[in-house]
Amino acid sequence: MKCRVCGETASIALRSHKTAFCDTHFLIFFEKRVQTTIRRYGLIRAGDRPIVAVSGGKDSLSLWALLQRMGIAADGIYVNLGIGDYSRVSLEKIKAVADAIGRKVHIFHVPATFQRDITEVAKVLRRAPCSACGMIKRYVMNKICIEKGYNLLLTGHNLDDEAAALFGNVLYWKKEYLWKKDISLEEDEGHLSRKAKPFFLCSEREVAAYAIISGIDYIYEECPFSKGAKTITYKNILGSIEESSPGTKLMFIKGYLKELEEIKRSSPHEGFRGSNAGTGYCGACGYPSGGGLCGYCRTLEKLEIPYSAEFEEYG
Ligand code: Q46
Ligand code: ZN
Ligand code: ZN
Repeated sequence: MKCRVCGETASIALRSHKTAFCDTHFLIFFEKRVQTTIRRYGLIRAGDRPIVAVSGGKDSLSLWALLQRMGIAADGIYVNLGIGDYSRVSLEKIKAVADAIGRKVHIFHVPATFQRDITEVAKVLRRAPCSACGMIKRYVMNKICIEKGYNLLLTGHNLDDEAAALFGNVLYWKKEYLWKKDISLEEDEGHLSRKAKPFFLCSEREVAAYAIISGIDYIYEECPFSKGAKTITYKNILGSIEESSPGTKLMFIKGYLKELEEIKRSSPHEGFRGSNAGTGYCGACGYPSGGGLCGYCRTLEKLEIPYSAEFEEYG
């Protein structure tokens, strides 16, 4: 197979786009597509001060490095869950990218604040690790945005992540989540900064190819708690549909975004975006909460640890 642009031997075939590229032209194609997505959906606006939620994986590190190449300066935020080698190696990779692009990363260490790792925190709360992790991440990401003046939180969610989540929501008709999976979320009381996902229309395979070709060193292992998650099953199902009908995932997600735009246009006050807003503020820290203490402060209280939310700054 030949590269569509230069005619040299192609290194990657993109069946969903009915095309193939050599390394150089794939990088150009990929960056252009992300740029078009950012523009088309107004993900990053003039005057924004973005921060990227980095995990050490291919998606977030590729996004971070790509933004830098596009001339968009963004710092990073990392939540160290204290999961042995997985967290240690993730942080090493993040610091290497921070050094390479000359940006700083704010690091929140779960073990330093909660005196135990995320597994132990979850046990105390009698919640699944992912539920405790999600609550802490939301809190500290909100906090860093407010304290350091970042108005936009960018995440590396890709097409496969979004298609799997949407598939699950449709399969079980989870109407309460169905229309909340937008490519961007305006700030509201629950989310103190805007949020956006520039890789929304890029497949996992494309992002991995981008990371490898551009020499981004990322952690291959997934978080140990992601194993067995339903989304992996959904990704496999969608993967086999994609195999026989290339482009289906992209059509699924683009159709969803179109539908969402329609809904927002016809009922702008329905609050599809703001439905995650809290109804009050935490009595201890003043952050939005559904009423009473927020989850973060409740956790500290349960563990009999005084309030703290310190970040290490690297770079
Ligand atoms: S939620 Fe769960 Fe992820 Fe947190 S505990 Fe790991 S798998 S990292 S996005
Ligand atoms: Zn080429
Ligand atoms: Zn609180």
